[in-house]
Amino acid sequence: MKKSPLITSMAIALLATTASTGALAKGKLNVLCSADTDWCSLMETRFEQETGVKVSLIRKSSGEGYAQLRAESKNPKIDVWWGGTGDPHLQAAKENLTQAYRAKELPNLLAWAQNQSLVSDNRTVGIYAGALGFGYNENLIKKKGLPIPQCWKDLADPVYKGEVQIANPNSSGTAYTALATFVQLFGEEDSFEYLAELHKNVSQYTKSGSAPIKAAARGETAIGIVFMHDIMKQVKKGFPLKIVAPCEGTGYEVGSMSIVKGARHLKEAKMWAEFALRPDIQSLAQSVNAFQVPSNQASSIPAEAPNFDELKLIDYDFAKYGSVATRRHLLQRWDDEIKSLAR
Ligand code: S7P
Repeated sequence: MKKSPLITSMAIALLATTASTGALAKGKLNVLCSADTDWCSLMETRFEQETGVKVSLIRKSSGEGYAQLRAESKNPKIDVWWGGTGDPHLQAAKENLTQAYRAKELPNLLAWAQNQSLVSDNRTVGIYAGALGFGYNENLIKKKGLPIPQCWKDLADPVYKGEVQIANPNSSGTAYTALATFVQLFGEEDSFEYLAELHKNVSQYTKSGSAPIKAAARGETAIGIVFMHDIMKQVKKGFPLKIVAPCEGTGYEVGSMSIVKGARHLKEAKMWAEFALRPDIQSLAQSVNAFQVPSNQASSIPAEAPNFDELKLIDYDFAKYGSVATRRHLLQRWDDEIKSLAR
């Protein structure tokens, strides 16, 4: 059959375009990013420059990212999930939504990052760590004559009514880390009593984990419960925020990365995994004010990162709090007993 001149010229044009963009030759990759948007963009650009692979990236909070993977499990659109707190990555691993991969850099990672791989049969791995805390707007606290909070329990004091923000633990990995931290510090029953008291002071449960400290930076709330590095990012921007390491002790996250089960661009997903664990790539994070502790021993640790040795950290049980049963149970209980409470 003879092809029409129009079809032939369209085919030539298509070939010319794909050759110039490299899309056909170098491949594609769909990334779900649950870290801060600046860092997501940096990773996207750098990976494209280095490999020629065309990246399509979307940013979602950790809990939402997990929900997307679950919803798309029969027809996965995402190839690699990079960033976000480790618990939902572990849940995804247990639910067979992600696949095993042992990157070359794995032996060079710090113990907490390798542990993430160990407890998930290599379906996820640690890329950074961050400690939970809260931040307050110094000017606002002074202006309102409020005491300076030092402990988690202080935040439930009625004096802070309407002055606290934290994210919703269903959408946000940060807020789930907080919920799991309280349970590990105070026990489940006492934690839910504490959360019910805290609820009276919470003006808003945000979708994203870092939103509360952005609101505090703008003076919309006095206190935000977030990761310490997310407070430091706003401090670097010049906002009058103070970081508190709560007196009772605190939990931490192992920010993680997972390759999706049934990834359509598996070769490129593995390339990304290798790239993301390299020390030179991890060391770039501080250039966009991402001050987590990187997982590769050879990466440079930002001076602004929290010093884990100086913090009163709990021995966070990632296997338990990333398990399907515990995560589901705590989130359901939070929905049933806290979210719906009157203020
Ligand atoms: O901003 C960086 C960071 O705190 O964001 C991640 C977080 O899970 C994303 O926000 P959500 O709480 O909304 O899920 C952390 O992993 C990371 O350190």
